[in-house]
Amino acid sequence: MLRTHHRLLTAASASLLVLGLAACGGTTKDSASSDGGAAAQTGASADPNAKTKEGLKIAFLPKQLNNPYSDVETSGGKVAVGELKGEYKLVGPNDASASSQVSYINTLIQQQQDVIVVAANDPNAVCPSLNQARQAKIKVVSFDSDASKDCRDAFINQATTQGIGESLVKMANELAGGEGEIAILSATPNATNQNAWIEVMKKELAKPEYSKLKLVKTAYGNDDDQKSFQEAQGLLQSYPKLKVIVSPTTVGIAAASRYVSSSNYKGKVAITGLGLPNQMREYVKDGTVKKFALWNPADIGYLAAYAGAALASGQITGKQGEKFTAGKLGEYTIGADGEIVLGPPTEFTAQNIDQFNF
Ligand code: RAM
Repeated sequence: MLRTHHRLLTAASASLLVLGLAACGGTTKDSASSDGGAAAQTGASADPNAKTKEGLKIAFLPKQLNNPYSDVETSGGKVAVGELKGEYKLVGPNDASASSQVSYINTLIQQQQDVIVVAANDPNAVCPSLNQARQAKIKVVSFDSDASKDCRDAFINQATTQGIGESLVKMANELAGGEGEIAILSATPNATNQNAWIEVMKKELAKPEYSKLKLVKTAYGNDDDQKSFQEAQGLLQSYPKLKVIVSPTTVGIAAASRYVSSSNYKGKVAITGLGLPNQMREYVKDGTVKKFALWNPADIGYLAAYAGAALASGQITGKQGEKFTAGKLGEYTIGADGEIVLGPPTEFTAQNIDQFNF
């Protein structure tokens, strides 16, 4: 595990599903950030004792603005930027399509932000503009959904990709009783995070212990509530023997649960995946959903802001092994490929859901 600090949620620690992986102020680009975005590649060295700069302009660009998940994520970022005495900004598109973020990045470059924190809707579409930002000495932190690793300085991953994929298959298997048809209801077809999780899921499903589970289809609801609702409906119509819909997106799992809870499929078809406890509570209480997982999205935004400030202050460059302190979350160590893992996800059930409010 890369994580060296203690996690929150102590009240609910029994329910934590550990997945077994396990310079000074100013907003201008001064000397401390003169190594630019390419520090990690050019061999520029970090100064862990450098003072955290005040007044940093830290801009958040989530996948899309009208997603409750992004709202929680960026709320944590805003708190962290406040603690860091920086300037917080939030911009973003209303849809999560591949190229929807490019114009926002270009504007953030013109505004001379110090840090851009981005959840990429497509790992490559954002790359040319992110690299322009880095040439302009803006530090780029991807969070939630990674950009290609050659166009960002660090990536805040919510949990390990392997652990999330394994957990999704494990929950689906339990809910299917070890055999039968399952389907995936994903976000957009280009989403880096969902695609990485689905790849792990497929590898898991190829293992002998899951030989009786059959993945019949991966559908895409594009992180749009209505489209996700319709796709859930379509899956159930097309696959009458479907036992479980696994939705690795908070938008998809909520829409699928809403559909199933008010249909004849309630109690017959299970829904699981990654959801926000506040959105899923009613479906857990009405019996539609037995279990699902997530992390606290606010912590991802919080950690991303601190990583961005550490980069912009010269404390880290994004190289493996560098350490920095992220406020209340404690110390983190950068892993391979500039990845910083928040921590293990939590599994939610009827027993523990009321302990969470996000
Ligand atoms: C949706 C988005 C986000 C993902 C969560 C789990 O809100 O796709 O990127 O991390 O679900």
